[in-house]
Amino acid sequence: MSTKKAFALLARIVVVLVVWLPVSGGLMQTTQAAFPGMNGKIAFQTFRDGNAEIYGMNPDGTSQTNLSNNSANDYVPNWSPNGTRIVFSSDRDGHIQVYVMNADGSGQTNLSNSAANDNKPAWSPNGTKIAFTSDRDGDQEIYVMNANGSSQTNLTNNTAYDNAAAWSPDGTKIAFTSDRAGPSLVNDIYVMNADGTGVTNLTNTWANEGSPSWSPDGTKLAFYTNWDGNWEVYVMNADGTGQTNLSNNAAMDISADWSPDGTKIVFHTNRDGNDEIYVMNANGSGQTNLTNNVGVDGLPSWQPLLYNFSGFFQPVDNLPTLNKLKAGSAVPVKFSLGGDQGLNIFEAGYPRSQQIVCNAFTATDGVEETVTAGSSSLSYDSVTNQYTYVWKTDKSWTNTCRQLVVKLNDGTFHRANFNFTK
Ligand SMILES: [Ca+2]
Ligand SMILES: [Ca+2]
Ligand SMILES: [Ca+2]
Ligand SMILES: [Ca+2]
Repeated sequence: MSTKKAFALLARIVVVLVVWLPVSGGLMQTTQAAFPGMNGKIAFQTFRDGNAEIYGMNPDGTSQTNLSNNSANDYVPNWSPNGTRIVFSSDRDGHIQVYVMNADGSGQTNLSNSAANDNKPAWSPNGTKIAFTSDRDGDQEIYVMNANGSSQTNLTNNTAYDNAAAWSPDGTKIAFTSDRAGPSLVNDIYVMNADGTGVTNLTNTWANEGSPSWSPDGTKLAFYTNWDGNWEVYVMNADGTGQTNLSNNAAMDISADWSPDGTKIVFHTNRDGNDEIYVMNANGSGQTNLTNNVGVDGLPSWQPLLYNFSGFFQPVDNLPTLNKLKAGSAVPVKFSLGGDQGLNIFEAGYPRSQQIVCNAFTATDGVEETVTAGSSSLSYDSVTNQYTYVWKTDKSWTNTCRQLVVKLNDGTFHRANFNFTK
């Protein structure tokens, strides 16, 4: 027997022993997607009420609330990219189906509506699609469907066990796990294009890897592996390089999910003799118990929160209009975020502007109002509920066109185009 085969056989025995317990509770191989945003609530799966329920809690572990409230088992929550809905799976119909509900647990609806077992749903970053697993073709495959449940399509088409889909934040790729490299039950992390083409093995180890979760900037993947002899949360670059142990604890550490602001990772560990949701900084420091409950808690998914951006108000016209004004003047750039969100709303380094080609934009409109300003500044008016960013332009921009790029700290970009005259 070759060393690789022997190691794989050992890994398989370890997996059967170690995975069996969590699988019996439906806790293994979560699907995760970390989309950019502000950090909202953490949804998770718990058995504290005698059957599997989806709970929500604040990021500090307070206000743990039952969202699914159904006597059947409710599994593997995953937030929509705008944080308003949760996809999950439930066996309330006698077999496992993909369900959706609002963030408060209302409106629970069967989306997959099949005779097979459909599980581990993952919402695409633009909200239009949901990836999930299904055994309808005789073995586990990654499927994708529209967010309303229509057009269910097999993406993997492989006789191996394909599982745990996670969309990249730009929506072009899906990471997943598969034992197709063999032997059976030894999983690697793969990435494929969102249409199922271009499948690439990222981990290629003799150990078991699972539960890929993209960082919100798309550069890294968190995952778990038993490479070190016990389950650990690891991080690697999106091309599979730089694999690093983050959890470094002798207990089982699995099911990581990145926070929408990229600074933290939630995960599942049994280090306290009980399955709990922990949070740590993205470098592995500061590991803290959030759930503190005697029930089995796992499968965390972190809610992305987005500002309710209004578009720009006058005197600035929204795209595709080219706003015309005198170079060197100061422009009041007005917008609303649905209330007072404080003055710390911009991503570092923003707003900024970049030169664009003038004749690519035909519709022009004058900026009817300018102000006098020594430099750029941000203020909030509580009467109108409006923000005003005074943008000080430069005289040297005469006879050029520029795009103002406002990036908010929920990760969203907002743009307006300007043509500068003398
Ligand atoms: Ca339940
Ligand atoms: Ca398969
Ligand atoms: Ca560990
Ligand atoms: Ca617990």
